[in-house]
Formats: sequence, structure tokens, C-alpha cells
Amino acid sequence: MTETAIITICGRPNVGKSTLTNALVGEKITIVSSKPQTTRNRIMGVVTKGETQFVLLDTPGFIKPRNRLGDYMVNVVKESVTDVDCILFLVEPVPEIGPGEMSLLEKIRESSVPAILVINKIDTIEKEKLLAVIAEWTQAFPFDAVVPVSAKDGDGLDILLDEMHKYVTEGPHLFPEDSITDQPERQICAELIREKILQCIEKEVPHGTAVEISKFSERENGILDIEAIIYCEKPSHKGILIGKNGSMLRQIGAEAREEMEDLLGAKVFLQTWVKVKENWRDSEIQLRNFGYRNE
Ligand SMILES: Nc1nc2c(ncn2[C@@H]2O[C@H](COP(=O)(O)OP(=O)(O)O)[C@@H](O)[C@H]2O)c(=O)[nH]1
Ligand SMILES: [Mg+2]
Repeated sequence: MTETAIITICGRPNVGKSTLTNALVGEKITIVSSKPQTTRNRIMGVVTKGETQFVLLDTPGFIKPRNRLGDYMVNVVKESVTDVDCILFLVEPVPEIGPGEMSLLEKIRESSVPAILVINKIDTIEKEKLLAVIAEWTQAFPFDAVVPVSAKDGDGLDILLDEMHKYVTEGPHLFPEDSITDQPERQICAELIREKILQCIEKEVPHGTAVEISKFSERENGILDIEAIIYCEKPSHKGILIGKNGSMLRQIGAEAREEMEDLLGAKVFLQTWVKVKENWRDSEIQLRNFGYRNE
């Protein structure tokens, strides 16, 4: 008999939700950066081990929205903590609970979904410090289990999978055995470009960019032609994205192309353009256009 669990991974920005999702799936399906608000959508990761299938929901960090894109992201989180079998509540390995985390825990309390406290980044602290972290969090909320991990090093993931297994229910798998995500390939390609922008460019520019794949086609010899348009909010941002003599855009393109080739197992010919679309983060129409819509 097959069994399935749908599990939300939530927590404040930058705690490593996407890194953990990728580590559990075993492939890079969701982008990672050291900047907050990297993940904008709910992204499904699928882990199938024999009869058991876990469907993981990687979510945006819980934030105070400053524009309609932010409203959308907060909504994604709210919707993802109800109607699931279990929640992984990811935290930094420090004994401090922020206001965003408090209100997210309140939401979880209301939904009465079981929650596992996952203390990530244990590679960055001494073991003795862990007890204080556990004490602080378990006082604040009745977690069903506590699992310290390092998503980066893969530490503790087997224990985490064992804990997650307690929440499976009998029933058909939601995805075929060999699926790893609900994201179409061209969507992951757009996200990879956004990831490189987040990694290459400082400050505000990356948060105001959106990427659209305008062409995705295969030649007879197997080479993939991919064209992407990078939208940004100001002409000055366009200049930064393109860089001196196009050097920044070339670097972003080269790094993204390399990862696309890994992902797709084919040679990729990538062309990129930069366009300005002012205030798209506050335009309902533009948000829908870029796929940030509530179902
Ligand atoms: N040292 C360390 N860094 C980590 C770990 N997990 C994630 N990170 C880093 O934390 C930053 C944010 O990761 P990301 O997965 O994008 O966080 P998210 O915003 O919660 O999805 C990135 O720079 C990651 O490389 C970990 O276990 N140990
Ligand atoms: Mg993320």
C-alpha cells in the first residue's frame, strides 16, 4: 500500500528552507541565495522512497509586505500552513524568537497541524549552545519533535525523514515516482537567472526583477535555444544589470546557462535582454503575468 505526506517548510527569510528542500529532494529545484525574499512562490519538491512519497512545500519567508508582491508572498505562506499533514518550522540556531515567527506560530496553532521544530545551520555553532536554543523554542510552542540539522552538510536529514514518516497517510502518490518537482523546466530556468542576479548584484535591484522565458525550443541536434527577458523597475537598474560593456549580463547569463545545462542535460544557447517595467511589483496585472497569482 502506498503512503503520502504533504509537508510545508516554513520559517523566516534566510533560515535555509530552500536549501533544505533541495537537500531532501537531492536535486536543485528551488533557488538559494544569502539575500532574504529569494523564494517568491510555493514550490513543490517530491521525495519518493519505495512506497512512501513526501510532497514538500518550500515557501517564501514570513515578511512584512511592502508591496503587492509581498502581499502575495505572505498569502502563499498562510495558505501553506493549513491542510497539510505536517509543518517543518525552520529556525536559526539562536535562542531568539522574532515577531514574525511568533505570528506564524499563532497561525500554526490555529490550524492545529502538527509541527516539527527544525533547527538548521548547526554546522555554525558549538554543540553546547544547542540546548539553550531548544529550551527557548519548546517553551514557546508545543512542537511534536525537535530535529537539529545542517541542510548544507546533510547532517540530521535521516532523522528528519524518520520524524516526517510519522505523518504519512495511506493513499495514492500524488506524483509519478520519478518526479522531483511541480515546476516546469522553463520556470526553473527563469528562477536560475533570478538566482544569479541575487548572487551577483547587491541591494535593491534583484528584489525588483522578474524573469520571463520568451523562447524555449530544441534544435534537431539537441541544443536548446532559450531566450529570457529580465524586467526591472528603473532605467538605472537596467544599467546595473547590463553592466560595463554588458559584462554583468554576460556573467549572469554564463552562470545561469551552466546550471541550466546541468538541469536539462543538454547544451544550452541562452540569450538575455533587460527591459524596464516600472512598479510591476504593485501591479496586479503584471504580477499575474509573471505567475505570482493566488489560485
Ligand atoms: N552554514 C549554513 N548555511 C546554510 C545552511 N542552510 C542554508 N544556508 C545558507 O543560508 C542562506 C539562505 O538559504 P536559503 O535556502 O535561500 O534560505 P530560505 O530563504 O529560508 O529559503 C544561503 O546563503 C544558504 O547557503 C546550513 O545548514 N548551514
Ligand atoms: Mg527560499
